[in-house]
This record gives sequence, structure tokens and C-alpha cells, in this order.
Amino acid sequence: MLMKLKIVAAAAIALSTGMAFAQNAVVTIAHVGPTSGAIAHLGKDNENGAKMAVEELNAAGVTIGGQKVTIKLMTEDDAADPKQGTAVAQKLADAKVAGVVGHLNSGTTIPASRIYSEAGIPQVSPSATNPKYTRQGFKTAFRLVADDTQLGGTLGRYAVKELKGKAIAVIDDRTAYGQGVAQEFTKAVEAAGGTVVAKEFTTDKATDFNSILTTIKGKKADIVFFGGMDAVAGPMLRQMKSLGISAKFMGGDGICSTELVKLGGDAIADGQVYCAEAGGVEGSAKAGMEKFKAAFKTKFGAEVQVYAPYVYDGVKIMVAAMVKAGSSDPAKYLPVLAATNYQGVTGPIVFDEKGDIKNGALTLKTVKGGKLTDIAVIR
Ligand code: ABU
Repeated sequence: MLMKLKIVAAAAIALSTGMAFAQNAVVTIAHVGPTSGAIAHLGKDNENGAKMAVEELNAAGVTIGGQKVTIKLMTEDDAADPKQGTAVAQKLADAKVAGVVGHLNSGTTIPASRIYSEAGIPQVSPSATNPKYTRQGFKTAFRLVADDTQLGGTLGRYAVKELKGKAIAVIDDRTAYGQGVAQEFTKAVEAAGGTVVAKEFTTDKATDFNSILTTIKGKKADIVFFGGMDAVAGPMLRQMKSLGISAKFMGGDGICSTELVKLGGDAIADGQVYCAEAGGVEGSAKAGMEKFKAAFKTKFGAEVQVYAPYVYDGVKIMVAAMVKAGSSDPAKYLPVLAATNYQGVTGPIVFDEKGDIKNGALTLKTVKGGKLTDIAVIR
């Protein structure tokens, strides 16, 4: 009886003084990506990056404003579909999550960003590269990677100056990402004195490319650029081989995945495919990235596809901002997040006034011996 009274008294004191109970407070951060559909492998890769960060943070212990907290990860699937993306964003706004890391695609990230902005919820995209995302004037929008202007521009110049492309064909998948990166690539090719002999388009769900590839074959293209994702690029490469097209194949970060090599299989010749991840580390930072990749493989039994390390850093910078601000209230930690100066596994993270990463890198890659191989990190 005496013991029971003591517990009730302790609880009453804790309540009256605002003291924390032994149980940690919970701070909910959401991750959103396409964990179903054709690019579910990329969505799961990103989600696993978030899981890894949250597990590490909780294992190390997080204290915000003098109170021990548990970080809870809420995971949502937007299926790479803009409509589902906004539905999920509204759900997260209604749930008053403390922050969102996502979405993966530009086509979902951009419409969702308006909802997060109106709700005052900080959003860090680890992979959406369409420039528009951070050019809407939303103080809540941050991007951890280079954008399509940098990606398409670098690849376009590389196609003309290094690969010596004489007749370049451009295909896009009509998504915000695919169309945007293809336009930037085309601009850079033409500015570098190259010739675009065909502009074709498909969709992000198409599986038959015979008609557009036959047109491209007729134009004797020596380079085919595809603005789209690996799930479409893989079958496209296979159909190029069946049609006897041996042109080089280029694309942005959407095709620069471990999965592309599997999907393309023996249709990919050594040095035929060129792509660029919208980030990259150099020098001593490489060891940290390799360590991350090895730990990721041990934990999830899978290689990193592309952007898991960026999601991992996205969660870490969000929590670091909460700790520094002494609050998980978005209004309080948002200015601290905007002033982030953090050494992540993906390199130094500092944002410019738009929320874009400052001095963003990209890593040019090719496929050799059935593996994605780095050519150079370019800033
Ligand atoms: N950056 C490539 C994949 C994501 C996007 O849609 O931007």
C-alpha cells in the first residue's frame, strides 16, 4: 500500500513540475518513397537508409531540450504516383509528423512540397532532381543532391566532348524528372556543338520501345540518352540489342543503379552505358561511404541502389537540427536545419538560400564487367 502511494505521489510531482516520466517522448519522422510498383527496389533502398539512421540514433540515445526521446520512423508508399504522393503528404500533415525525408521522385516531391510548406513541416528530398522543387519559395524544402541542370548539363557536354557523339537521340518518359533532365541534356549537347537527331518519348510504365528505337536506328544515332528510371532503361537496352543498335546509352541518376546492371544483363556491353549519380564523395570521404555500404549490405542483405546514403544523412541532419534547436517543433528547428553544416556520409551538407545543397557533386559512372564503375566526381 505504501509503495503504491509513493508511485502515485511521484507521478503527481512529475506531472505538476513537468518532469519527464521514465518513458522517452516520441518524435515521429516520416520517410516516403515508392515501395510498390516498378521502382519499388529504389523506394525500399531509400526506406532502408532511413531505418538505418533511426536505429543508430535510438541506439546512441537522443536528447532534445533536456528530454530523452525515441525517434519513430513512419514509412509511407507513394508508388511514384503524383496523386498518391499528395494523398500521403496530406496524411503526414494531418498526423503532424516532425519532418519528412522524401519523396524519391520529382513528380511526387514537387506537389507534396506545397502541402508540407502549408503545414510548416520540413522536407528533405534525398533524390528528387527537378530544379522546380527548391524554386517555389518554400522555406521547408531542402534537397541533398545536385539538380537536373547540373546532371543533364554535365552529361550533355560529356556526350559531345568526351564520347564524341555525332548523332544523338533523346528519349524521355514524360515525368517531371525524365522530361527535365532530357531537356537539360539536349540544351548542353547543342551548346557544345552536338546534334540531336531524334527526340522521342515513352512513359514510366512502358515495356515496348520497338517503334521509337526503330526510328532512332534509322537516324543512325551513335548515342541514345534516356531521361527516366532504371526499370524502363533495362528493357530498353535489351530491345536495343535485339534491334542491332550498338549506340552508347546515357542517362541521369534514375538509371544509375545497381538494378540497371541486372535488368540490362548481357545487353549491356562494357563501356556502353554512362550515367551520373547526383552526388559523390572524393578522397578520404570515400572510406566512410564504403563503410556505410558494407554495413548496409550486412544489415539488409542488399547492395545500395543509389540514394540510401542520402536518406540516411537526411534523417541525421533533421535530428541534429532538433537537438541543436532543443526542440522537435518544426517552427523552432526549421531555421537550424536551414543553417545545417554537417559532415555526412555523402559529404559536407550546407544549404543555399533555396534549400539546395551547396557545391553539389555528381559522379559519372559506366558499366564495366557487369558493375557500375566510377569515372569521376564532378562539381
Ligand atoms: N532524380 C532521379 C530520380 C528521382 C527524380 O524523379 O528526380
